[in-house]
Amino acid sequence: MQRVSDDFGKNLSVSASAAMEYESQGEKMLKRVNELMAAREDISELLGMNPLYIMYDNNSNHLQFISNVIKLNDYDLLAKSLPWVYKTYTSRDFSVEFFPEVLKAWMKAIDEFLTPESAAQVIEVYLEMLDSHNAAVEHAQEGLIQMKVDEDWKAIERQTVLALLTGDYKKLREIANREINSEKLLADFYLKVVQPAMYEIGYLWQTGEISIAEEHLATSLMNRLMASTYSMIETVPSHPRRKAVVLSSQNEYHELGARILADLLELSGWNVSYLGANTPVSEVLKHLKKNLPFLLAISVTMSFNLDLTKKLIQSVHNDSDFKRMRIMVGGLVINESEDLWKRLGADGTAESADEAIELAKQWWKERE
Ligand code: B12
Repeated sequence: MQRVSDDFGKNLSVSASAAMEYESQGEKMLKRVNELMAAREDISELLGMNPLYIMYDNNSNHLQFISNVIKLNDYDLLAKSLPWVYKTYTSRDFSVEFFPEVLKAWMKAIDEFLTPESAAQVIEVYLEMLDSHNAAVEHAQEGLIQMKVDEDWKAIERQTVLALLTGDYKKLREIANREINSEKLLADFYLKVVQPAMYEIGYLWQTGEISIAEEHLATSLMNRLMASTYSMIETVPSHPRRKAVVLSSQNEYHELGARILADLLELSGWNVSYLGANTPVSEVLKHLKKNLPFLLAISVTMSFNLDLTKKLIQSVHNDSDFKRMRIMVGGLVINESEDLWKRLGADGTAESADEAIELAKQWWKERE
């Protein structure tokens, strides 16, 4: 994703205590912003055809997102998100005028609920967002998230997207049965068909061309397909000590990336526990204590889940039982922001699941 402007956020910095206050007062501020916006006479013009609950959801995501941005002091993330926000919501009929108005409502709430010292710091962030309004309108198109498809796989990827959109599970099985006949081809199918097809589904959702229900249908079909494709390959014997735990972080519902990684690790001889989406930090720690894996792989897609991811990584690093464990993070948001993995305290990252397998192999070799 493109930044809203080159210099956005260069002079911004929020103290840890102000960021904590923003988080602790969050629910009260959210309620206030929702009230202020809902009471406006022009609210239906600002929201287009959308019901109020869409705005409430949007405001709730905004709160979690800004809380993460200011805790991590990562304004690159914010600079890249603004065009995305403008593109996504205006594609769904929100007026561009919604954004400055809701930002002003947040500033009012911040002023009311935060101490003056904290409010002053956080309001600087909001003023910079407000100042970037015209640039965000201008660059909205660059907020689209797309993935280049390998030429050799384009036709199959197209057929897959079509089958996902028409709810044609039989067709999906047919494509998979035709294309996968070895471990190598399963990896290709995952990375060159499944991943770009799902990015395409996201693109169509973002541009308002498909509904949330259609996006959900596509996801559940892909989940079903992946459950069946994996069983098409005979189980590879795993090395008993080469243990890996793979999961999506707490509050993270996106799980296909983690699942692809888990499947491909298993096919390369790793002994994998795949914990799935939205795994609470405390539960992960308990599981790690019991199983003591060598590799912990955490998938995170949404920027509003970064702080919980950092907490998990810190807890692992602070525990002497886990001294030899290596932590990898990856997923959409990690790929979007350079060095973010380092700032989260991880030992490494990889842009895609096949690169992650190589890194895991290398780590295991170094250990021997
Ligand atoms: C399916 C989907 C959903 C499903 C997820 C269900 C499920 N069971 O997974 C549902 C409907 C729940 C969902 C919800 C939301 N979604 Co959604 N979703 C998607 C979609 C269409 C596909 C995701 C996917 O499966 N991708 C395919 C996988 C294979 O790709 P991947 O995750 O990048 O994984 C690869 C690499 O990143 C890497 N990798 C992944 N994990 C790891 C881990 C490690 C350790 C390593 C090394 C590498 C690695 O390897 C993988 C294979 O190469 C994406 C579009 C997209 N571009 O991804 C939007 C998308 C991610 N969603 C988006 C949004 C906004 C949301 C919601 C906020 C929407 C809402 N208003 O409710 C919520 C947030 C929920 C939450 N709390 O997490 C946006 C995020 C934009 C952004 N930059 O923040 C996207 C990008 C859509 C878009 N184009 O705008 N979503």
